[in-house]
Amino acid sequence: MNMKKHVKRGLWNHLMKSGVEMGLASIIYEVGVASKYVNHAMRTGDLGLAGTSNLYGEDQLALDVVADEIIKDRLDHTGRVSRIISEEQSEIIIFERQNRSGGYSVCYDPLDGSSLVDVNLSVGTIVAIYAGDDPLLSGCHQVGAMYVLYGPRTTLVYGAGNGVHEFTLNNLGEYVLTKEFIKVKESGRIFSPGGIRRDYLPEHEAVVKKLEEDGYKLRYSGGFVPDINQILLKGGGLFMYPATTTAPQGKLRLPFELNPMAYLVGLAGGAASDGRRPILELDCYDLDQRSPVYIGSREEVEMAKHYFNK
Ligand code: P6P
Repeated sequence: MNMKKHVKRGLWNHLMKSGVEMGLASIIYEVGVASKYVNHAMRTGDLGLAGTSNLYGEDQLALDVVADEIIKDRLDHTGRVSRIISEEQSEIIIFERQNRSGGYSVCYDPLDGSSLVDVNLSVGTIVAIYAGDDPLLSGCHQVGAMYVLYGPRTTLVYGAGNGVHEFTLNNLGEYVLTKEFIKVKESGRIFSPGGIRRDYLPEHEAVVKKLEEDGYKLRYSGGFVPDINQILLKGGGLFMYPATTTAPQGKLRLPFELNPMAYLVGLAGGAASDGRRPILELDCYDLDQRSPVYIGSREEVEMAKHYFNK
């Protein structure tokens, strides 16, 4: 039996064979290592409150804090990260231990949607990676991005300029390649509306109405990572979180949620807009910056933009 074809490719092997620069590869790999500890903590640990709150005044779950610490430690361990910003921290963290200029800066949400863990729904880690010492840049400057989805299976999806690829955590604790060069179809059949209908602005109301009239199926879990993963892997559709009368900038954070997902969806052939401009071209000037988002298949994103540019 030809063992070669039965040996699934591991994450490090794939990063090296894809020609990913060693420092960038080690960041992606170490986030993978961190995710195994986060995965374990989530399925065995304390889900109580940490007694602290984040930048947004949201109570931090013990799991948020644990996940943040684990990822921060592994990024420091690479020796190639000079600055990080985390959705759980209120300011930029600088790693001074050794001169790391010329390295990388990383923006991450350690456990997006963490409150869903209490009701056993899927959550995720989202990471954006930039070359150099500034983590607050427009998303178009990313050199890589990834997410880990903690669901019935634990999967890791990364992109570093040469396609978007999925790895699945096996019983031996290895991430093995399960999908390579993932593609978002030009048009899909599912949509995620976001927000609360009574707060919709006329343009968003019109987009949702059009999708419903065209027979799209509503898919919305309350978790950005599983909802985007479904669009990436089920072949397309449109995820939205709009500007509303109560939240004119929408809800989702540009540095930690929108930029990395816009990078990955774009690399897979999809698109991401705030309704008027590409997400990746938005100036990123603040840790808690938010933006409305229409992300997924190109045709649906273009349809949504039409209602905002009438
Ligand atoms: P809502 C989770 O809190 C999150 O940031 C994203 O993961 C998710 O898509 C969105 O908020 C859900 O927001 O207002 O529907 O609960």
